Amino acid sequence: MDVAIVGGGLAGLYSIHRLRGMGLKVRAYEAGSGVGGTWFWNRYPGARCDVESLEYSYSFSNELQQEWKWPERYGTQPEILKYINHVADRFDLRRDVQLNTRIVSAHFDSKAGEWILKTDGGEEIRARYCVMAAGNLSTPRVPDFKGLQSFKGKWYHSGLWPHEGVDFTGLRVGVIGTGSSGVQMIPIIAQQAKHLTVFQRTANFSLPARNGPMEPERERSHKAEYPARRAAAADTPFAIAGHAKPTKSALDVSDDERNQSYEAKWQEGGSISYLYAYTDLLVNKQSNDTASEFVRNKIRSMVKDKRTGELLAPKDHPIGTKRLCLDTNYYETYNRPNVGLVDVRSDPIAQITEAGLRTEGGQTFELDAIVFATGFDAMTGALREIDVRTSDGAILRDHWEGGPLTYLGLMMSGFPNMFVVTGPGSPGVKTQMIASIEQHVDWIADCIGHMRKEGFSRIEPSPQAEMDWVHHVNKVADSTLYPLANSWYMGANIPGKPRVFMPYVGGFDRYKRHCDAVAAKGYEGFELS
Ligand code: N01
Repeated sequence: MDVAIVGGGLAGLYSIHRLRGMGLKVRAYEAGSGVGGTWFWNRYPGARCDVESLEYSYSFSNELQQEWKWPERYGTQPEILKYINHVADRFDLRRDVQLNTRIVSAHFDSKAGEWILKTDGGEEIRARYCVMAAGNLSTPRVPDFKGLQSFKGKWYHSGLWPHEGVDFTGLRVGVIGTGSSGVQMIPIIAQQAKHLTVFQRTANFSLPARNGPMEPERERSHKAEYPARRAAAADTPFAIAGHAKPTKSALDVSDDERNQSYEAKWQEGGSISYLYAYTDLLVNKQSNDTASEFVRNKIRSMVKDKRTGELLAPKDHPIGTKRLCLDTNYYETYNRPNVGLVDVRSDPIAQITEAGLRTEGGQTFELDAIVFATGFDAMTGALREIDVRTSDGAILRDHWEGGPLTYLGLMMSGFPNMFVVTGPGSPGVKTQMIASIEQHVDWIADCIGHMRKEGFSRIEPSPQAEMDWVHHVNKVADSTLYPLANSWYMGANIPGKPRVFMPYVGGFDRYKRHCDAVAAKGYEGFELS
């Protein structure tokens, strides 16, 4: 076949559509029993996208974006999965997806000029090109707590949620982790459980989502301008349209004006508009302090118990440098009599016991169920789990030992004809993900089209181009406040993982222009033969 695609989520499905449309023979391999990727696996209570549904959708077909009706401002997991399944049917993508198939290795045979992929079922697949569409947050991680096997109750991870759902009614539940997943599930589990204990290591900033039914007028006007809105989105750093470009520093206005502006954004809901209030919230610590303190004060005012409110108010990182959460009643949930917050920063979890959990300081908690909202081996986990190597001796795990090296987040030097969709070094995770997916896949498709037209059969970045890009990604990150946070962007949530800032934070607009220029200059930085 021409192209083997690893993953049947949003990126894998669009890759099938786009590459098949060029007359290529393609097939995607998906570990799950259904398509959808992230939205197939993350079925925890309250799972919902934090980008508005009219934006968080494919743009490649105007008919599709016109006909699909999103019921709410932000899509729920079941709704988004329904949409992805609709796309798979509408564009007849399923015939090129092989489900229940995990790719365990990918070896490049240099002589034959082919990638040979092996599945967990022992099948062998040969393809000229390989597209890694395996996701950035697709390798769930349960911390290595002592004693988990002895726990008599049931335990779950947010990213591997049982399809039949979980009923927590009448149970004593512990949730470990307060990232986006924890913040979304905690208010819902609190309504069901007899008692909920939240184990927090790091307080996270969260803004109100202000979710609600889709307003018909909003939907009508958005759809009337869809192509123009998509084009406008491509010209922004986050690939999301509709937010006025800031023109002033947060330090250029009076305290009153600034607080009024933050209040308006707080009432409006959503994270982009808040972080986009001023030009310098993500680059100037003093400016950021004003935005961080505004939210800390909101938290303090929402939570009745002073000590709990103070624990929930983040002080170890500037707002926006970790993924900013969106919630519905997160902080208010701590006012419920059946909810408690435990600070496992000052007193870490020592071990899981038969009956629950014990901290290093000797506190014990009896639990019937434990939920790990403890995140993922982000950005590199999925590719590092696959044994990727070439007959010339390159091994991806070695190549990335000190942190991921890519050119444009799209390819690795020494690994010919292997493309990555929204890989490390790309802006993907810092943008409206589907826009980045479409941009990456379109670029890859154009690149393969160029090679076929010009009679090339092999492409890879030069080591120098890769090194220059990695330096550029680091330089851009270092000019912002992002590296101040211990985030999954830095690999900080996985013990032993190299601390390297992985996403490109120069903005989608800048990145897209750069990728287009590279292609226009005959794929500058790439070696073609
Ligand atoms: O994972 P996380 P997530 N002991 O890594 C804690 C996207 N997403 O699944 O910060 C105690 O953010 C850890 O603590 P700390 C989104 O991009 C989007 O929530 O490392 N605690 C942290 O609190 C998001 O950023 C949506 O100190 C431990 C938590 O577990 C990304 O996915 C919804 C621990 C992990 O938070 C990941 O989010 C959900 C330990 N040993 C996810 N180990 C939406 O679109 C870890 N923790 C809304």
